[in-house]
Amino acid sequence: MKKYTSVHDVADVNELVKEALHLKENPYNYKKLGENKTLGLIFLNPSLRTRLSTQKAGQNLGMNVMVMNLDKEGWALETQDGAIMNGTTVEHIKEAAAVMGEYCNIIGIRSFPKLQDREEDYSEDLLNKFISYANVPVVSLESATRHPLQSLADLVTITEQKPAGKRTKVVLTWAPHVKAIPQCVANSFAEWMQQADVELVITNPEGYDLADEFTKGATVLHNQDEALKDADFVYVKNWSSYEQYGKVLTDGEGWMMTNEKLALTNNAKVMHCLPVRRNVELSDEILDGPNSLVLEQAINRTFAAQAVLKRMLESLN
Ligand code: SN0
Repeated sequence: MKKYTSVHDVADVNELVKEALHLKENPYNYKKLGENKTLGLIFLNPSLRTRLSTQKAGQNLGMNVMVMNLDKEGWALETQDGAIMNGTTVEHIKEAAAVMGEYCNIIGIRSFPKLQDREEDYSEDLLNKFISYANVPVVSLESATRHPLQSLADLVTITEQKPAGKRTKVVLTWAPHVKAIPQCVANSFAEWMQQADVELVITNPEGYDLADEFTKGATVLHNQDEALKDADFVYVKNWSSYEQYGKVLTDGEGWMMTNEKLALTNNAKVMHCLPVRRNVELSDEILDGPNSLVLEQAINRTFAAQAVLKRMLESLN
């Protein structure tokens, strides 16, 4: 595997899920694979789970891991071709990515959308430039439009937990938030669920429909109660508007997931990628109750990352 930026970089999604589950049982079986290989993890935005789970995944495979918070510890990065760099940016992505590619055998990079210009964010300019200049396999640690390591961990979690002998219904529901949040996690989850053997229903207020490229094939409902009916899994997530790009259109009163709403489902398991705003997106009673899978998802982040890194290491050797 030469890059991991979306589900489209995965030849066989089921095989990758199986690989992650195999690694969960046998985390240290491939220590030799990463011997004398370096993983560089570059962050332009905050991270807890992605940073620690991917670091752990690399170490489980015997890799040396370097982490850099480039936004705080690096030079201000220029991405525009032909820029006259007489302003605040100090180093061009051409040199920065090429240098990091010399130091590392595999690089992970996190770069959130700016939520100002839809076309710019959805062109994935920074990630694509990074891939073309780094000259080594690159794994997205969340980019402007997707969070594929999270989605793989989510699919692993659903695979482990899904009820036998019935069609699994998965509902992705929008939830309230206090600020404008990327569409990445929701886009990516929708895209991955389309590749899985589940029925996907997405529910959000008017004005919050995600881009068609991620949701086509799924049912989109603006009535949350109707969507939640008989759900086996409810994935809770806020996102800002795609249509009125980056805007918060409503305070979302009545959209927070509570036990009362859970009663509409088939005793659904409740998922969230974290970090979660308690009692805004999801109530304490759910997060502290028996239906929450948030910890299981976080645990599976390590093995999702490990499965991807293993594929990349195999393509190096
Ligand atoms: C990010 C997002 O894309 O939703 C990262 C999730 C893995 N989440 C946030 O930015 C939350 C920030 C907040 O203030 O709650």
